[in-house]
Amino acid sequence: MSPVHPVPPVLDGHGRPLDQIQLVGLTAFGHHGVFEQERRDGQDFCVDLVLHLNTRPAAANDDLTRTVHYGELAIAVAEVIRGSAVDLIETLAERVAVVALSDLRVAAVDVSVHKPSAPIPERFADVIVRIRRHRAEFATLAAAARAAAAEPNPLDVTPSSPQRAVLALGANLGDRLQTLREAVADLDAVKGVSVLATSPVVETDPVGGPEQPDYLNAAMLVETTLSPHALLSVCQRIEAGHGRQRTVRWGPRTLDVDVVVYGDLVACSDRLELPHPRAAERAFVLVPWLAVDEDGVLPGSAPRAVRDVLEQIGSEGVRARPELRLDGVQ
Ligand code: A4P
Ligand code: MG
Repeated sequence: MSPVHPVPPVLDGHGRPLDQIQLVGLTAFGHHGVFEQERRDGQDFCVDLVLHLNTRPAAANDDLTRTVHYGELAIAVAEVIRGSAVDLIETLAERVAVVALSDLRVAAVDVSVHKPSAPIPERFADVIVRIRRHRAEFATLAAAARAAAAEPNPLDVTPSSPQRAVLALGANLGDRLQTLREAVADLDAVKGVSVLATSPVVETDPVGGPEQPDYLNAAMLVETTLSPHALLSVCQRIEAGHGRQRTVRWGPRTLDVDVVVYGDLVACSDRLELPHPRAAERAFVLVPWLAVDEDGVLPGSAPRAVRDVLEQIGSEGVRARPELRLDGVQ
C-alpha cells in the first residue's frame, strides 16, 4: 500500500483548511504507456486521491448523501484506469482529477498515479506523478479530456428523443407576476420546447447580492428536443426580451431563467453547468421544483432526491402565494 503523505491543505472561502478524504492504493490493470508492449500486455496502475471538501454537513447529520461516496468514486476511477489507453501517466492523472471534481462538493483534488512496473532498465521502486487540480479548472480540464477522446461536449448534443428539463424562474423588479407569466408563454412558443407543468408561485427573501426587493420564484417542467446549450440560449434570449440587465452578480432582475437540470446530465462548460451548481442550496429553487416533479432527483455521482435535499436545507424565506397563478387564473 502506498504511504499516506501529509497533504498541504486547500483553504475554503473563509481561509479555513478544508477537510480531506484520502483514498489510497486504488489499483487496476490498464494499458497506458508509449511502448508497444505496454499497450499490448498492460500493467497495474495505482492511484492515491485526496479530496478537499467540507465534511461538516455529513458529520452533523451522519448522512452519506452529504459527502462523497468513496466506494462509487473508487469504481469510477478504476474504470478510468481500465479505460482507453493514453501515453502518459500525467494524462491519466488529469482524467482521474476530472472524475473526482465532477462531484461539485469537491473543491480540489490531489491525484498521484503510480506505475511501479514502468519499463525502466534500472532497479527502481516506483514512478509517481502527483498533481493538484482545483474546481475553477474543471470546465477546461473536462473539455480537454473530451477533445482528446474526440467526444462532443454533451451540452452541444441534440437529443435523439425529447428530454425533460427543469427551469427555474425568478423576478424581483417590475410587474413580477406578469413577467413570469409571459416567460412561460414565451418558452412554450419556442419550437423544440413544450411546457409540461408550471409550479405555484412563491414569494422569497432575496439570497446573496445587495439589498434588494423580495422575489417571486417558480419552476417549469419542460420537454425539449434542443441541446442543453441551445436551451440556455433560449432562456437568455427570453431574459433579454424582458429587459434583463447584468450589472451586479446576484443583483435584482426583471427576469432570471436558469436551467436547473436537463435529464440526468452532469456536465460543465464555460457558460453552462448542470445540474445548476447552487440549486441544492436554494429553497427558492427546490420548493417550486418539487411542486412540478415530486420524484425530482439532483443528478451526480451520488444522486439525491429533491425531497430529501429540501428536508435537509429547510424552506425558510419561502412563502406560498396561492393567489398568484402562472396560468393566469386569479
Ligand atoms: N450559467 C452556468 N450554469 C447555468 C445554468 N445551469 N443555468 C451561467 C443558467 N445559467 C448558467 O448567470 C450567470 C452565468 O451563469 C450566465 O452567464 C450563464 O452562462 P446570470 O443569470 O447571468 O446571473 P445570475 O443569475 O446573477 O448568476 P447566477 O450565479 O446564476 O445566480 P443564481 O445562483 O441563479 O442566483 N434570491 C431569491 N430569493 N430568488 C432568486 O431567484 N436569484 C439569484 C441568482 C440570487 N438570489 C436570489 C435569486
Ligand atoms: Mg441566472
